[in-house]
Amino acid sequence: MNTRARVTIEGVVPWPEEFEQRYRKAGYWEETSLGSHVARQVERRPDDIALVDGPTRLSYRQLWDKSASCAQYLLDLSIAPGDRIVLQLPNCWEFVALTLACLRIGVVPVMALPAHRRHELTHLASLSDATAIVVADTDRDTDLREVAQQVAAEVPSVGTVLVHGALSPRDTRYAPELTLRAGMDTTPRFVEADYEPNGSDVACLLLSGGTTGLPKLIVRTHNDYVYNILRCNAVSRFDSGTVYLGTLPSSHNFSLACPGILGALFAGGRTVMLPSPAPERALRAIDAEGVTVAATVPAVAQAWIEHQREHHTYTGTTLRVLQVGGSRMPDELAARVEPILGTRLQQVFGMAEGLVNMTRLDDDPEIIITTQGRPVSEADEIAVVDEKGDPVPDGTPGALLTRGPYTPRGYFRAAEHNARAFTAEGWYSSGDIVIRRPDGNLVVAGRDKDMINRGGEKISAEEIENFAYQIDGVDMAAAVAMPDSVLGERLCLYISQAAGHEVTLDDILAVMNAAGVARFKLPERLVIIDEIPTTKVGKVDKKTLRDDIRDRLMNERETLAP
Ligand code: AMP
Ligand code: DBH
Repeated sequence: MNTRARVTIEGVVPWPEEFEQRYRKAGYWEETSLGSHVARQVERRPDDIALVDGPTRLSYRQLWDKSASCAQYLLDLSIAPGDRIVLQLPNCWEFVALTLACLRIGVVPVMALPAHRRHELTHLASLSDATAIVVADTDRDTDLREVAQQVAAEVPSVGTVLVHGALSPRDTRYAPELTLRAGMDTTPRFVEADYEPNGSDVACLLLSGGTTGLPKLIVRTHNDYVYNILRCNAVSRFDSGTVYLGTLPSSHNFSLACPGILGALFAGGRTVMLPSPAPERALRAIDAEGVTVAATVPAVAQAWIEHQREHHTYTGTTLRVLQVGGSRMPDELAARVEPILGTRLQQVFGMAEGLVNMTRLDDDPEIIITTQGRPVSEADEIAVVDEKGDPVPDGTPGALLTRGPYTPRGYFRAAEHNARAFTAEGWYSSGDIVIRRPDGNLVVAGRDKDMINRGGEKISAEEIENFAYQIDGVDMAAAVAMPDSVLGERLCLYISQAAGHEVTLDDILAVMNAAGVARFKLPERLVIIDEIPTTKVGKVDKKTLRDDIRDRLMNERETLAP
């Protein structure tokens, strides 16, 4: 039982009162905290293994104790309930301990992605007024402590840098740098009930893939996220026998809560954390740890399938389900999962904004292979509409609108964008073009948002174009998706240039690298044309450009063919 008053954060869009009441009455919102669901399992099975990270195996009790230490550490640093901290860690047990710590005392983690750099982290810290930032020491060739210090220099609210790994050798610092490890051994003194969040308190801020510039923040409350996880657990049949392989970034909604790591913890199961989804290691881990469910994006599923076909790396006797989501899985690829990996496929079409669709484990193969499933909750409202907002008949492509008990009504501190992304009746417009079949399953048929989905990593076209416009001589810029057999899409930048200029891809990369942009957003091809085509109303005609790059790639392939 919690004893704490509600913590409110300015900039959160609530559900209308009428809906809140409806969701409570129907029992969708149970007024529990995320931590309490884990606490239940700690009591029930203290000695069962909750988390495996390399040689580290933590029982439920050990993980819970680590997270209590970590929570105390945050409190000792004067990080208080309602405060935001930017959390950027690789897949490791400390990510889970720290996330649970936050959830237990109402500190709000902002779930940054490991690929983010100065540009994104500064934005996230500033938009959320974060009081701290948590990073690993290094990531390949990047010193993230340095990046965190730059964030602290630019964002006055950031008072602490917590480092997972070694502290930086430098001593010019904008914010004190402390080691996360010290937090794992702090003796907890706080009283759980004094801090336990209420159901309607903010649990975490997730990142939207974003269509307009930098990522938007999505507020997830304890009530809505608990429900999200419980529904996903039910549909994916997570239980105490589940061994979940997390290879995607843990901070992503898919691997965190659909059902993901939190789902496994809610169910009393186990999570095996890997730092990367590289096929050799992932497939070996499945056998070695008796993994029953793994989650990936289509590009990774494809790599696993190819690796298994060539090397027969694993027996896969324990693997019951392979969840695939994040970007559209081609039907031909979907059809190869079961024959080659020997496990059932579950397609997941979700969004950090809420709505999660899944194929059911006992669906006919035709549904599993050709659709992206249906909502996980009976309370999810779905509408498929034409340009005027009128519903289209089943079988006809249209824009997806959704509302429901775990789909918030607005982004965090983004009033202007909210007016466009949400209808007056509170429906979220995801920007996906879908076909609803008469059986209720959705097929993702395209998108009407200006985003490039690079193997599940989302890139906002506008953000890339803004960088291009910083270069002298760029007249007009248009970022579009180019088809790719592995990632589905890659980023191609079209520009037209002013007379006398010769812009190169290196110029673009230099500007983006100087700004500290995540690598996955760097354009992989530059096409210079005389004039960027526009539509009748004067907007950039991206369809023509997408067709153009498709033709170019096709012609190049033909020229290269023997
Ligand atoms: P985000 O807002 O970053 O969580 O990204 C969610 C978006 O990812 C969705 O709106 C879709 O555009 C895309 N997406 C997620 N899963 C799938 C899927 N299975 N098939 C196609 N697109 C997907
Ligand atoms: O792409 C996504 O954001 C996504 C994919 C699958 C997601 O948020 C989810 C499942 O929950």
